[in-house]
Amino acid sequence: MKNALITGITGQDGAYLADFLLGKGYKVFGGYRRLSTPNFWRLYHLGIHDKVKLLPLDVLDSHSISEALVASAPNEVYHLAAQSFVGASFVQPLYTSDVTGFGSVRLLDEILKFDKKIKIYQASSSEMFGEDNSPTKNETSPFNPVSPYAVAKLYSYWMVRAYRKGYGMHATNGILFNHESPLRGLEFVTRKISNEVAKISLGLSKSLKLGNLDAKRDWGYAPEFVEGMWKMLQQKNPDDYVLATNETHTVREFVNEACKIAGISSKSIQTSKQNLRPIDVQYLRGDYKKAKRKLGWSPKTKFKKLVKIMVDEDISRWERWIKREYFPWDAATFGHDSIGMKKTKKL
Ligand code: NAP
Ligand code: F7E
Repeated sequence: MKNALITGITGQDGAYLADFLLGKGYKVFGGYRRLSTPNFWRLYHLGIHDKVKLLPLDVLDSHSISEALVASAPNEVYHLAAQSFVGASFVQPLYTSDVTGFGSVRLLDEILKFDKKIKIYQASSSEMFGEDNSPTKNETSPFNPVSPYAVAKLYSYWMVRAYRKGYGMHATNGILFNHESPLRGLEFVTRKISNEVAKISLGLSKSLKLGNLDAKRDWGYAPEFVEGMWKMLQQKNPDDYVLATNETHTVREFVNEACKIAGISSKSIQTSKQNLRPIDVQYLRGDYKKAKRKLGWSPKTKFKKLVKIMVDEDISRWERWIKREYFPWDAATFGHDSIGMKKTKKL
């Protein structure tokens, strides 16, 4: 039996990857950072909270990383922990550099000291390509990062390559384009749309305020992308791979499709300057030919199906909430502006 350690197991990809690896017979250890209120809803949602071994691991704290390595003795480490929200990286550039940039090096260095044969996956990002006019991006496309998040990710990307070449470590960069799901955090645009459109369709909200509706993204389905991460670490040699769908759509198209599915008018969607970034990557579309050729990986879920999965699930959750059902879910505690919430008595 193989042991896997996932940093950032409480996030979207961490939860899906844990589920996938359990299905493959792995013993799964998950690093989480201590919060005043634990954030295990995704693990509960997938029914795997009691199947994984949770270990305190904050990438700002090398000691916690080395403790987690000793406790898990991993064959494979999937490094997913990050301050992953591009918008927040403009407000917290130093914190983002520390967590998303230096955090990876703390991990690489502890692994080098502990056992350099451990295979490592680094969650690199299409955001690193930034502003560039080429129609699609692959593993050889130039990087031109424009956000503090992207710069921090690019630093980690190069450090992974430096440890690979310098110390012969099996360290791989997965350069993943946007991937979404009903487990996506509420601040990201797809889930913000699916959640709010679901509420509007049920009379729980009146409007949705967004930012740049013209931005284009290559959106895939997260459970398929975590399988690609695993495939990368099953290769004899470490390398870098793009995972994407090779399609691109505007935020506006996502909104229109979501409204169509929910049966509401897209007129209730507004824009607000508050949701604009100082600079935004306008266009992203990935070329996953290398992953297809070498890993046998291809995306199955395309744009319209993805939007439907997300909107249907958020409608179903809010319907259960109206019936006063209790279940693990983020949105119920996120905002307090819904009609339903106002009805709740103050404590
Ligand atoms: P996510 O849902 O935001 O999850 C991020 C995880 O990192 C959470 O478990 C979070 O813990 C954890 N974390 C944050 N700060 C930490 C710290 N100081 N120490 C330890 N853990 C910390 O992100 P995701 O969508 O699953 O993405 C996974 C990784 O892939 C991230 O590195 C992201 O940047 C990268 N990526 C994502 C995409 C995408 O489209 N999803 C594309 C390319 C790359 P809490 O639960 O405590 O916040
Ligand atoms: O924005 C625009 C926004 O925050 C997508 C992360 O997983 O993927 C993600 O980063 C687009 C941008 O994702 C709103 O300006 C419009 O153009 O969902 P997002 P992202 O920035 O692409 C990459 C690959 C990662 O690596 C990251 O970790 O949508 N947009 N209006 C909006 N975005 C948000 N969040 N909120 C809005 O109201």
